[in-house]
Amino acid sequence: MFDKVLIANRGEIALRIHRACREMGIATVAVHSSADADAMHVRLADESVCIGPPPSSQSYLNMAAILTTATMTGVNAIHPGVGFLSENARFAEMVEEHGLVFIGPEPKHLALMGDKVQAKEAAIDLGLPVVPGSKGAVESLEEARSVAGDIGYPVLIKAAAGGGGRGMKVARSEDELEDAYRMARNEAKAAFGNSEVYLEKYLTRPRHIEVQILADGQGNAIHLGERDCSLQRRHQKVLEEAPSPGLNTEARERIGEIARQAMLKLGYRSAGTLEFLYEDGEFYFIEMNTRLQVEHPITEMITGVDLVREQIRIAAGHPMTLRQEDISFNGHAIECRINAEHPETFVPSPGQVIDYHPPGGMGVRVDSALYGGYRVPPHYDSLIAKLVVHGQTRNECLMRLRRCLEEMVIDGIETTLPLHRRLVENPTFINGSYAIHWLEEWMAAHR
Ligand code: MV4
Repeated sequence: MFDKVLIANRGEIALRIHRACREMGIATVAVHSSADADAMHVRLADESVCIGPPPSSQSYLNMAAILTTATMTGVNAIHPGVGFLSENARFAEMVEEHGLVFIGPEPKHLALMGDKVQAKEAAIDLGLPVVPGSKGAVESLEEARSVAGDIGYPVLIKAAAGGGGRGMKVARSEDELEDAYRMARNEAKAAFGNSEVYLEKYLTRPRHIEVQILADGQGNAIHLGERDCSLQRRHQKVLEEAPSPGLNTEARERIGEIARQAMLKLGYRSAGTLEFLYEDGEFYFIEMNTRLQVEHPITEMITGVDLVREQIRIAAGHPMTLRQEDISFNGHAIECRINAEHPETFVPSPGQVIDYHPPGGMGVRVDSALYGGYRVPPHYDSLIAKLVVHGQTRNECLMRLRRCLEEMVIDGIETTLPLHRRLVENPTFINGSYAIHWLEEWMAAHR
């Protein structure tokens, strides 16, 4: 096992990884920007090194500074966390070239899944169900017209280099296709420096279901059930739950087994998530996330598996000892993402936290690097806390979540807590019948 790990991240996720390391007897090195000198992840780590000024491009994305720090502090491995360098194939390769272990997948799998056209082709080869659409990239407007004519409108044009919803355009009929095609290409070129696009049938009212995978690249792979991430605004997840209130046991086991087999066939190593759209009883693969995810705690709550610990053990070369038959699903978990943002406009609200009181008690977990007096810096993602609640049933989970939202105090800055307090009283949320556009429609109707 590793003696020492560098955590190339910040905030609550850096703390989450630090905690797993500590419990495994692994020393930690925190890296931080000059804006994060007072951060909790820096205080708790065994060692810390300032790697640059506040902008992430010069600190948390600064590969040379991170690799130099790793060498100087004598770590065995680097955990990239989420976002930042976590899905960067070149970084993973450089980590290996420095004789260190990247706690994540192999660079080739990061590269494969980073290109959405290649990822979809791989998905088809791996036996995953995909959305009907173009075979590979669409090279011309004529080709786009022909594919759209075959699959039928509405269609969605997506950027090969995209993901997370950037560079997508809907065409509801042939009249809209030319504009959508040109705009998608231009946006893709501007955003990613790659104008390659592909085309899919547009699903109008799907749920967003993702399946958690653990695999060791040595012939073992398991799935840990799904998370429902349909409650989102502008491609930012707001609240996630596991299991999905929209799936039955048959559908859950079917997609879990399909995902598990696909990862075995791919020879994937590490934690990973397969994203699907789910509509009218059918699953359609859209993307794979080759990293730990922000919402991983809800899976941990219903399975009892420490995903970060498993990820570290796998990276250290230990064959997985967990088998699919060891995994059972217990109860229901919900995560509320609490952001330093205005609860209605979502305008960021950095600044000093005056009072911080996290809720506690049975079935409650708060992942946060906050403390009273902490200044939320304006330079980074505004996620400041994850309130994660478990119950034996979805209803028990909801009752407990309402209780926690009443108890929780974050004073001094605006947060999305009031949004969550309204959401948990909404009949559509309570009955679980929401799909991916519901939250935005509900919020728009409320203004
Ligand atoms: C889609 C879709 C409808 N039809 N693909 C958005 C992010 C990216 N991961 C894929 N996305 C979508 N792909 C087809 N063929 C609708 C979305 C989508 C979405 C997906 C998941 C969660 C929230 C979403 C919000 C808007 C659009």
